[in-house]
Amino acid sequence: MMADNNGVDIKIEKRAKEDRFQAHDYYNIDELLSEDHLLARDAVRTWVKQEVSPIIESYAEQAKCPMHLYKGLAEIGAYGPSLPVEYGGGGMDEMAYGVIMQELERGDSGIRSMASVQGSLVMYPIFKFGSEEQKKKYLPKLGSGEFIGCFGLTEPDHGSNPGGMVTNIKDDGDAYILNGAKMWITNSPVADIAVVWAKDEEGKIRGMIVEKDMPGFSAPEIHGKWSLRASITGELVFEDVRVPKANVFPNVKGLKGPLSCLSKARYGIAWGAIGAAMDCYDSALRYSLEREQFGKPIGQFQLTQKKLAEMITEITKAQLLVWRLGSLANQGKATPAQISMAKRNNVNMALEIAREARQIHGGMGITNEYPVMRHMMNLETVLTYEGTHDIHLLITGMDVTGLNAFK
Ligand code: TGC
Ligand code: FAD
Repeated sequence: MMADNNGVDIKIEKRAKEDRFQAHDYYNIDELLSEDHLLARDAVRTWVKQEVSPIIESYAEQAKCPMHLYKGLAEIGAYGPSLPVEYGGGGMDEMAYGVIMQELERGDSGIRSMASVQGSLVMYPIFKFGSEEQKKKYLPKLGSGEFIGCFGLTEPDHGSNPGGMVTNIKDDGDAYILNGAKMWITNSPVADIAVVWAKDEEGKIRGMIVEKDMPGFSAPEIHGKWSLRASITGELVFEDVRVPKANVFPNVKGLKGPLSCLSKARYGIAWGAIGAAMDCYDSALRYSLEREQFGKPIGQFQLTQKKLAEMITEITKAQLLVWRLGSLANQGKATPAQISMAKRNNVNMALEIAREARQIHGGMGITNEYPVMRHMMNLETVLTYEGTHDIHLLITGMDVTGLNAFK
């Protein structure tokens, strides 16, 4: 055992030996991907094996964020893969973005979160709604991992209903005075900048970039999470923070601003969840062939086969869902409701697979000898953030009936 720069004791040899992950592609979906997609996917797969798998159980166990990976994620192009290169992105398409998220979440949902927030919730709104000056000032530093960003929408009393937010700005000459608080913000305690959504004096939601050194701004860490333990989460507290008007997004007003960022991130999560599911399935399949009870491998029992057969069926259906969604996204035709369906289905699918995989591992399934319990605990958050399981159901319900359950 040794301690790394983040003060985390690492059981490197043990984990490195254990990452025997093999990808599963029951319907030859790789044939639907281009050479570029496969190259991007394989590069991230290798990086995860080398950089994430050896350390992730130790970081999760000790509830520490692997800070050094923020730079590594930039180096593999995980921040904004489908944003233009001149704005710090990867210049690839939506399918490439998807496969990269899948591989990251195969490692850990918290590592995928680090990338999702930076790329889709911080760089994307600056790219989409920001002024040219804002883009030039922040995007290259975010794309290279020099700056870490976070996204503040959720408030202590307004989670599923962000439109009810009370965080507000008041005009004060060349600046706005920002007051309020945000809750459950990924990356916030270590972020250099926060993209914050607040109501102006007319009650319109505006987006702005708040820098960590602005007086009156603090970002205390939230402790005690049993989920996403390798990802750092905090609050954002604003007490008369003077935000220059130059930091406010000129090109968007209203809830559609933050919600369109969510569409981008939810799309990535729909892919990412497949990675977590594949890791659980892969581990369960191998365990079922190696573990013997009653004189034969447990994989020979019909009940184990039922679990494994259903897992690979659900993974395959989820892969086809996101492949089609990726095609639509590449044509600019993926609707928010289609993205909601994929996020909801795939995250729930991954969580159910994690639970079944845990059973196949028996008692060993609750330990950090295997990745399954960590994925399962992570997926409880993924089921809730970026819109809960039930909120996405209601979005689908509204889309098919034309009737709005939220109003
Ligand atoms: P509603 O009246 O329906 O919509 C307001 C305006 O927004 C438009 N819109 C969208 N635009 C783009 N993408 C979407 N997904 C959109 N959904 C709605 C809509 O067309 C309308 O536009 P306009 O022009 O008419 O003004 O709004 P509502 O207040 O009724 O709310 C609807 C609801 C409940 C679906 C929405 O508020 C919602 O999605 N709630 C869930 C909240 C949520 O997902 N929060 C996530 C916080 S961020 C996070 O969790 C990051 S975790 C990241 C990580 O660590 O990986
Ligand atoms: P609530 O909205 O209070 O929901 C509680 C329950 O009520 C849920 O089951 C919900 O489905 C149900 N419910 C609510 N409304 C309805 C309804 N109309 N009909 C039926 N059921 C309903 N937010 C950010 O802004 N930025 C981040 O970076 C971020 N990162 C996060 C990281 C973590 C680890 C976690 C746990 C959360 C994060 N979030 C972030 C917040 C996340 O998006 C919210 O937790 C989520 O949107 C749900 O809000 P809530 O927790 O307030 O639950």
